[in-house]
Amino acid sequence: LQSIALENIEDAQTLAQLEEYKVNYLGKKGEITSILRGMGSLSAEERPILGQMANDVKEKIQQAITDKIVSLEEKELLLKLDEEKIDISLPGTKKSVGSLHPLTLVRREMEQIFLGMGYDIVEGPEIETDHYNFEALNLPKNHPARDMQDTFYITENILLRTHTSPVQARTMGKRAPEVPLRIISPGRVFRKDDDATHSPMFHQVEGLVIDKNITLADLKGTLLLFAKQMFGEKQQVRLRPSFFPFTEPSAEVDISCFSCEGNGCGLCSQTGWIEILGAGMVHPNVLEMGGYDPNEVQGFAFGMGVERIAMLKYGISDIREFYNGDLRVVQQFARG
Ligand code: FA5
Repeated sequence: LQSIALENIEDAQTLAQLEEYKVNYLGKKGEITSILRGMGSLSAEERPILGQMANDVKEKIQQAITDKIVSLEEKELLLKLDEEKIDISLPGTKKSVGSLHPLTLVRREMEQIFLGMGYDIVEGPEIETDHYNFEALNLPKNHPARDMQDTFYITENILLRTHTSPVQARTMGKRAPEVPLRIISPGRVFRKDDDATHSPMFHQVEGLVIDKNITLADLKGTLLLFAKQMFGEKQQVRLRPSFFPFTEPSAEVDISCFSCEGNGCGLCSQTGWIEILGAGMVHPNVLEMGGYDPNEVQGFAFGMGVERIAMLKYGISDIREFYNGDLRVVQQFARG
């Protein structure tokens, strides 16, 4: 019995098989157990001898099972380690990382600059009423200046906003007579334009400041600080007289061209200046319609084209590059 049992145990391949042998030999109904149980029928002389033998066999089997368990467990562990081995010299699977669109990058940079100057960010609707897009900005119906912006109308009184300036009127309406008021409003705008530097959908960042004793010098200083942070310390700004119905005086603002020198942006004129935005002192009528007293407070406002700034910053000469979905354009801006 002992030799057969030990042989079986030695040949066992799995822990389950081993468990089966354990039950067969040592279990309640096992062979050894029944021998030990049957000892009652033996004579007094035979009993201790046979008892000793049976106990020896039991112990040997027990020991053999315990040893086998250890060696089987070791074997299974080695097998598992072997199966799960990782070959660290294999080439990895490359994860493709997306990138932010250059317009998003520039818009965020603009927001950071103005947040740093204490401005709040305010948003307004892209589908706008004639009232906010024009009338509240001193552009009554049939005003000739409405022709300056070719408008996509949805109904007679509802349109796609042609600029972010309606957010000026909306914010004044909500916050007047709060001063100082300092907001920027980034967003999409729409016009019937379409060429290398004009797109039917583009982005503007509107700015509005209202406080006591605000002058044109504050506007120029703010825009100069912005230009230096966006394009570099040597940057200059220049204000040219212009006209917007909602500002008086009004200006078109140029920055000096060296920022794109050498990278072929192709946007700069012979003069060495390029226009990036429209601006001016908020017209007293607009202040009044917004709930402010023009005798008490003044304001300046500006509206800059995000595409224009991104084109200058990255040397892109055709505005359509931003929207044609060519991944080669966007991937240049991937981080790492
Ligand atoms: C305006 O839209 C005024 N609302 C700006 C303003 C705000 C003036 C507050 C005074 C006070 P303008 O139409 O010039 O102005 O547009 C402003 C800027 O938007 C331009 O300088 C240009 O950078 C950009 N822009 C205008 N049209 C397009 C277009 N079709 N595609 C891309 N950028 C454009």
